[in-house]
Amino acid sequence: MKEEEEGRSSPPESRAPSPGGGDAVAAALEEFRKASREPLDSRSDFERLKGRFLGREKGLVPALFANVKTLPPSERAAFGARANAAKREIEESVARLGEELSRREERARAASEMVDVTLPGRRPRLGGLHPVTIVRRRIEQIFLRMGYSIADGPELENDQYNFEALNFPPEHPARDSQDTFFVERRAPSPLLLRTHTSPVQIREMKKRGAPLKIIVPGRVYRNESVDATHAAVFNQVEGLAVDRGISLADLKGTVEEFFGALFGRETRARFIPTFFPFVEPGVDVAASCIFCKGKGCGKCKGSGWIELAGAGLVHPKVLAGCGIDPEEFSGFAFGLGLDRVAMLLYEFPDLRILLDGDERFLRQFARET
Ligand code: FA5
Repeated sequence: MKEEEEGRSSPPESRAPSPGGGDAVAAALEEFRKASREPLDSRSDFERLKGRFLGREKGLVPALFANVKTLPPSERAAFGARANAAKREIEESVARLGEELSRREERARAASEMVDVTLPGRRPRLGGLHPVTIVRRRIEQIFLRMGYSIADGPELENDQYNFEALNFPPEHPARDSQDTFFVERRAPSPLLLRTHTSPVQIREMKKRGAPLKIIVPGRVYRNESVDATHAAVFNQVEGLAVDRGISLADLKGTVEEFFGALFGRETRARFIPTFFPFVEPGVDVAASCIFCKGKGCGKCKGSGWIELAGAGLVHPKVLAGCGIDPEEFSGFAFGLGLDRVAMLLYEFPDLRILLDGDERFLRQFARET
């Protein structure tokens, strides 16, 4: 209505009437219709169109009303009416185009945010078992089938169980092979992180007596200079069988059965005499190389054998110390390095990777159970 008022209140015309007064409305309308048929691809296209026709400063429609002043007073009312009608048409049309654009924008947003509930979805990646756990479980299964039970003992041990009851006298040089992390030296029996799983032999023999068949998987600690085959924190599986008439032949048969089940039936066991104070005789146990079948290769350093365990017949003094009569009972024991078995089975060259937590390595075992 403002424009109509403007039209009516225009000063008396001094200049010649614009011959195109009416045509200017028709031309503006025509121009708008043409422009509004062009596709509006974006909100900025729309704003440009709106500004071009309705913009206060430079819009064509406001310019029409400015034109009124140039018309003879007699034409102004008719012109004003036509200009107002054109303005209404353009405003309504612009409003409609704006709504259409909003609807299109809304549809595009909904499509981009749409969730297809029929898709199977992405499952979160589940963690898997650590290779040492996988190997430990396999070993446990093999020994459970052979009638062994699984025992456990503390990682924080005392000197009595870790050394003395195993026939390592104080200051004995055999202790040097297991450099120890002491936790409390002033305790009546100094506290330490166990250097092997053998102290559980003592605990179980004292608790359960004979006969006895156990394996003891567990973590052990040594103040080692760490390298590809030596860690300061590693895992062992202790084995202990005490009964009447147990001999070294039982140990050999058991180890061969175990190697066969774990590495393949063609695998053989080799015993080489060695010294551990808690066994007599003591042996180092090697498996025939699973890569070259004993011929000699890089993995076994040409020897055809891979050392995996210490073993022997339980020393009579150890049996007696646990209240088992060595005249009636005998036993064998072994201590196997679990991390080295994992290295062999999964063919990785450095056991330090077992403690690195590197996902690229661990991911490869995720599906094994
Ligand atoms: C012992 O620990 C004895 N307790 C084993 C034993 C048990 C002998 C029962 C007799 C009777 P040894 O220190 O050799 O022995 O260790 C046994 C096995 O643990 C080794 O053969 C090796 O496979 C593994 N091992 C030893 N030190 C390390 C280490 N630093 N890192 C990884 N594995 C190791």
